[in-house]
Amino acid sequence: MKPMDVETFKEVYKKRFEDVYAIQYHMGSTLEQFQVLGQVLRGYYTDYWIENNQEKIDNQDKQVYYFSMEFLPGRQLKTYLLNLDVYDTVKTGLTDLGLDFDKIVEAEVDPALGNGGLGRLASCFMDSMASTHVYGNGCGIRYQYGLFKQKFIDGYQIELPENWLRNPNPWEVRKESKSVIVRFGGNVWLEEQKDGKLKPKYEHTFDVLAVPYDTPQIGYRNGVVNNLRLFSAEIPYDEESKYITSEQRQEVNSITEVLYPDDSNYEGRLLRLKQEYFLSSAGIQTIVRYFKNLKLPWTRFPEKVAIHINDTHPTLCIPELMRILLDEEDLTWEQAWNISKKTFSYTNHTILQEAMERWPVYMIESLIPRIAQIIYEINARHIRNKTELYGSELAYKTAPIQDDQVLMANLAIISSHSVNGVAKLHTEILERYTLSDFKTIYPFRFNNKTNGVTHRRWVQLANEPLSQLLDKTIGEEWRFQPKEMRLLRSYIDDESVLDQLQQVKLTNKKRFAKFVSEQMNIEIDPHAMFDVQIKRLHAYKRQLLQVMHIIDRYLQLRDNPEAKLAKRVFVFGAKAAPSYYYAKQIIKLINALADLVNNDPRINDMIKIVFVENYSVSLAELIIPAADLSEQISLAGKEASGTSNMKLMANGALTIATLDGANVEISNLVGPDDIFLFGMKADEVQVLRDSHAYNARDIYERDPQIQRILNSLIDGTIPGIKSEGIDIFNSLVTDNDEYFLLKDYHSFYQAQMKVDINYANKKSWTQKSLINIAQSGKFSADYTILRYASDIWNVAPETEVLQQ
Ligand code: 26W
Repeated sequence: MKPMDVETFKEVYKKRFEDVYAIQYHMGSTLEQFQVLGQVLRGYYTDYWIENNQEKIDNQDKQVYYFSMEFLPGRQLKTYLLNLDVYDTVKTGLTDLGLDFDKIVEAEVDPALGNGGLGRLASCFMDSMASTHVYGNGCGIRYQYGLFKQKFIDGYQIELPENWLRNPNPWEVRKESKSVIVRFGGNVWLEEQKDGKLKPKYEHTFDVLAVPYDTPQIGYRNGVVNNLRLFSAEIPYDEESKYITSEQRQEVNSITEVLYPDDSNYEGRLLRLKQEYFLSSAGIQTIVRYFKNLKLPWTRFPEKVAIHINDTHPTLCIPELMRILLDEEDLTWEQAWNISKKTFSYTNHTILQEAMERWPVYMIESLIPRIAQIIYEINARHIRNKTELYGSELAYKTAPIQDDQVLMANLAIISSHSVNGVAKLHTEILERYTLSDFKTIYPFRFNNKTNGVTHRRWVQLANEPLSQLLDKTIGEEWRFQPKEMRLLRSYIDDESVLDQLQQVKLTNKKRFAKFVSEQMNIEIDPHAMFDVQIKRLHAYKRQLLQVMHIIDRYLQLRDNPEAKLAKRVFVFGAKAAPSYYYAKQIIKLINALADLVNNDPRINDMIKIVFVENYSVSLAELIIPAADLSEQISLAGKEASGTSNMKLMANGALTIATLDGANVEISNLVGPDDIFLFGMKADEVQVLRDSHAYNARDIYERDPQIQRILNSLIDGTIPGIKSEGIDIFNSLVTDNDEYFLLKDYHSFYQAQMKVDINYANKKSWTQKSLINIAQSGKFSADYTILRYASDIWNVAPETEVLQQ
């Protein structure tokens, strides 16, 4: 990499600052100081970016395109500094100049262009692709407004718009010259050409310009720069005159105006379908243009291009590629279909029925009529073909069109060469139950790719004290080969390392406690256990189970302040979808409980509840290193994988978990002594549900412990809640407790008591924490990406950077 020394950096920085703002650098605001740093850095890395883009064209290496409606990159500055190997130089330089490095870092916005796990995974993958030499391109939408900003008013969630582009974004480059037109609506019919071929003709279409904005994705100290391309919808310049009414202009702008704030719940809104086609069409057109520049025959397309669709949201990529190959490139159906199938692969991220996208045929027909025709043809051919091979029942059950709806998962599966789940258990459930009919027809199409996280962001940057301890103890190679963190295991009896590990945790807890004191006005004891549940608010994730546990402890402590319970700080971070009424009631409940518990002198500060507002990537970076206990308590069989479980583990938190998603793999890695398991297993849940024998009211009536907890929801114990208490009570007792909280409660409670006992023994707790850190390297997204690269995308990274 190019050398950059501290003195040169300081000179360049000062000069640039004065050039841009016409004042001296120390007179600027931190935002201005950040902006200039962004510009300086951009000047430093663009050479690599240009070089990489040229190489891509010269070498004609196969390119991966990762399509996702969501990317949650977090702040970029520190990642760039780390990966460019100029972190210390820049930090020292700025400090020498009398500037506050941490404040400058915080001046960057955290782009919330995703809802949760799926979006964050996409960003971890972008980092890992660049760092493992996989030529990967992200394709997404440049939403003008990201996920809403969450505020609590009187304990209720209020949503405010998130205008993340208020200030210039120093990393993005507008590539107007690479814009493409995306066509909506109108009429389409097939017209016979002179050569007898049928070609579609269009009239009265509504054309939208897709303008790309590129952001570099810089690999870890390897000179690789990949690209994240986000498209923005604009009025086509040469057709300004056609878009004269404000409704028409608004219709164009609305396409990329705002991210849908739904997670695991699908709503069939027309605007969302527009967004999906907009991304799919813009991205595919860009890829086709790139490929045509290579001047190769179409049959070689899958040799040069792999297209991955992140959940079903970008599935329209498939008929869009078919459309271009058929209508614009004159391929036959068979040729186009073969190419498509070899090109596309699809990841499923959820088995919740309510999250499965299904679009009414009439909507697709009126919005994208030519695409509708292609989907009909895919459907007809599927039924014809599979009826012959497997009989009509299986053919119809797996068809993409059913009951006048297009089932996006079915379309994605039959049109791809690979379908993967995101954890072993999840893939097993897909194969055995949810997608078993497809498994019969395509036995070799399914595979598992357990999720991963990038240790660069989640350990190296978020937890510098731990990183330094690792360097000192096991050497620095873990930074390139996260699996080497395993070397830490041999220090399990090393008192000095254990001591230092405790110090690291305490430092991080103090940092979080300072934030909580300053921002929330709550004083928390850094020596208390920090018990963390951070994820979207959803009934299946069972934040309410943890609430039950907190109420239980609270009541016990109120009866007996001397009760033998560990002092705990319960940390929550969670946004609820704005239309998800029940989830919002749980938010109110947690806030009301916090008000009660945090201010009740009778319990001697033995419990504090900290519900951080507006949970985000940046807050996760602050909370995760400070966590002692990681709550992964979803109903078994519901959480596809989870990724906060991996981040918390890597930072030395112990996990309390059901055997769900990747918790199963965490458990296998650390062994039964170093995780707290509880609750029903996925197959037991299935049996119980199928038996229809579950009776939650019965449990409530017979079980005094549970009865006392639930009664506190309705008897005025928690003064802050109103109808929420009754509704939540009813969801459990009257509506028979869909997620089996009451069934799992005792097992959960016992596991929590075991946690308390274990926490009392500092040494053995720290040993368990050490094992968790040591084993976490396996969950590096670098390995996950290398498995996608070899098994699915068929791209061999240029250098053998990592041993798998
Ligand atoms: C169309 C509405 C909608 C929006 C988002 C449906 C579904 C989603 C996502 C699939 C929800 C999501 O983020 N799923 C999470 O994906 C993570 C990454 O694989 C997993 O770790 C989580 O278990 C899964 O819930």
